[in-house]
Amino acid sequence: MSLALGGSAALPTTHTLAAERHTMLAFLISGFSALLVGAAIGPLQALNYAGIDAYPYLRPVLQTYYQGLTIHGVLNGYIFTFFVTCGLLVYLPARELGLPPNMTLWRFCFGVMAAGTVLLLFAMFDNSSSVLWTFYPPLQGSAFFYLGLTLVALGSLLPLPVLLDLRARWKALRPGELTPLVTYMSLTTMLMWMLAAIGVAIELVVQLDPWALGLTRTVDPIIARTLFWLTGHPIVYFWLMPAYVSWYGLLPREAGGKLVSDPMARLTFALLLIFSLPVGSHHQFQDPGFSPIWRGILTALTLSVALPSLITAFTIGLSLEYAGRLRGGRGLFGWFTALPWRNPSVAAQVLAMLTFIFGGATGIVSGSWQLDNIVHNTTWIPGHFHLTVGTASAMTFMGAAFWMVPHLTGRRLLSRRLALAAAWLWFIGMSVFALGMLWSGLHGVPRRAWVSFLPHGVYQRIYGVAHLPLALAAIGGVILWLATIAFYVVFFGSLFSLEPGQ
Ligand code: HAS
Ligand code: CU
Repeated sequence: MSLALGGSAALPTTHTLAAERHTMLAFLISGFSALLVGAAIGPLQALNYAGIDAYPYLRPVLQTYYQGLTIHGVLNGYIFTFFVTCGLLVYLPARELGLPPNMTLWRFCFGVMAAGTVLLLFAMFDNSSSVLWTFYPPLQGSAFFYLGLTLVALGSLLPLPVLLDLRARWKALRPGELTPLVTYMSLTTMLMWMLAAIGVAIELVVQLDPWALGLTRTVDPIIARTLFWLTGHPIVYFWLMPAYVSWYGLLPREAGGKLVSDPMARLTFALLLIFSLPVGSHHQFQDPGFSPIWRGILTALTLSVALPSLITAFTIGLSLEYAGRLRGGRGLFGWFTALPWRNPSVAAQVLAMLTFIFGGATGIVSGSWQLDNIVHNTTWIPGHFHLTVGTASAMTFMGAAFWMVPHLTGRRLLSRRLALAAAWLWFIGMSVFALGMLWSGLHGVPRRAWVSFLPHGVYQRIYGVAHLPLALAAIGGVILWLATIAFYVVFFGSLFSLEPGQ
C-alpha cells in the first residue's frame, strides 16, 4: 500500500531513504519478536487458571508461573510496544513532513533499548527477577533487571528530540503553517511520555538501582508504588496513543474515506496529554495512606481521562461510517458491513476498536473507587487490560504491520487470508479469554496467583464456583495460540518471501 497519511502536508516524494526503511524495519522486527515470545507464554497463564500447570514440563527454560508471568508482561508491555512505537512515531512524521529524521539519534534510541532488552532477558531467563511487570518492592530482582529497565526507559524517550528537530526544520521551511496531524499526534504522545516517565525514573535511579546494587538497604514500598504509578498509568496511553495515531491518521483513508474532523483529533491528544498524567494512583485505591477526599478526586480525574476516548469513539465511528457509505453501505449498519473487511489491516484495526468498547467500559468500572473495591487484584484486571493493550493496541500494531512489512520491504504480504484469520482468531480468542477473566474476577478469583500449583481437590474447593469462566479463559488462551501462529507465519513469511509487491 502507498503511505497515505491524513495530515495536511504534501506527501514526501524523492527522499524515501533506504536507511529510514531499514531502521523502521529493525524496530518493527525487534518489537514483534518480543511479542512472539511474550504471546507464546501467555496461554500458560490462561491454562493456570483452569487448573492446568504446564510449568513442570517447561523446566529448565521456565521454572515458575511467576517467572513466566514476568517475561510475558515485560516483553509484551515494555519491549514490544516501545520498539514499535519508537519506530512508528519517527517514521510516520518523517514521511509526512518529507524530511529525513536525525538517523544517528534514532539509531541510538534503538541501540539503547536493545542493550536494555538484552539485560532484561538475561535477568528474567536466569530466574533471578520474577518480580512481574510492576516490579513492586520489597520483591527484589537482580541489578541487571533494573539497569535493563532504566536503559529501555531512557531509550524510549529519544524519539522526542528527533521529533522536535524534525518539526523545527519543517517550521523553518513553512513558517506559520499548522503542524501536520500525524506529527502533532506523535509529538504530543512523546511529550506526554517524557513527563510521565519522571516517576519511574526517580523510582529506578533513586530507589531501586542503588538497592539492587547493595548501596542502600531498604526501600519505602508505598513511595515506590506511587512513583511507579505516576508513570504506570500514563504508560497505558503510551500504548494507546500510537494506536490512535493509526486510527486518526491512516485508517480512515485505508477504509476508503477521510477523517471527518482534524480539530477533534488534536483536541483528543491535547486532553490525553493533560489528563493521563495525574491519575496514576487510581491503581492504589486499596493502598493505605490516601485520604477519602483524595480517592474521590482520583475517581473524578479518572472519569475525565475517559473523555478523549469517548470523543475518539464518535470521531472515528463517524469517519468509518463516511467511508462505508462512500462504499455503498445503506441503512443503520450497512456502512459497517460495507467497510473493506477483506483488507487485513483494516479488519484488524476495526476489530481492535470493537474490543476497546468493552476495554473502556471495564476501565470505567475500575476507575470508580467504590466498584474497584470489588474487582481490585482479581482476574477482572487482566480481563480489562487484555481488551485494551492486549487487543486495542496490539491488534492495531498488527494491522499496521500488515501494510508496513510490504511497504518497507517491497515484498508481497504472504497471505491475505491467513492475515485475516490471525485478526479474527485474535479477536475471538481475546474476547473469550477476557470474558472468562472478567467473570471469574467477579467471583473473587485473585490475579497473579499460581492456582494450578494447588492440589486438585483444594483448587476445586476454592475455585470450583468459577469453573465455567475459568474454563473460558483457558479456551480463549488456546485460540490465541492459534492466532499467534497464524500471525507470525504471515509476518515472517512476508519478510522472507521472494515475491515482489504489486
Ligand atoms: Fe486501564 C488497570 C482505568 C484504559 C491498561 N489498565 C489497568 C492495567 C492495565 C491497563 C495494564 O481506574 C493493570 C495494571 C496492573 O498490572 O495493575 N483504564 C482505566 C480507564 C480507562 C483505561 C478509566 N487501561 C486503559 C487502556 C489501557 C489500560 C487504554 C492500555 C492500553 N485501568 C483503570 C483502573 C485500573 C486499570 C482504575 C486499576 C484497577 C485496579 O484495581 O488495579 C479509560 O481510558 C478507558 C476509556 C475508553 C473508552 C472506550 C472508547 C471506545 C473506542 C472504540 C470505538 C469503536 C469504534 C468502532 C469507533 C471510553 C474509542 C465503531 C463501530 C461500531 C459498530 C459502533
Ligand atoms: Cu490507570
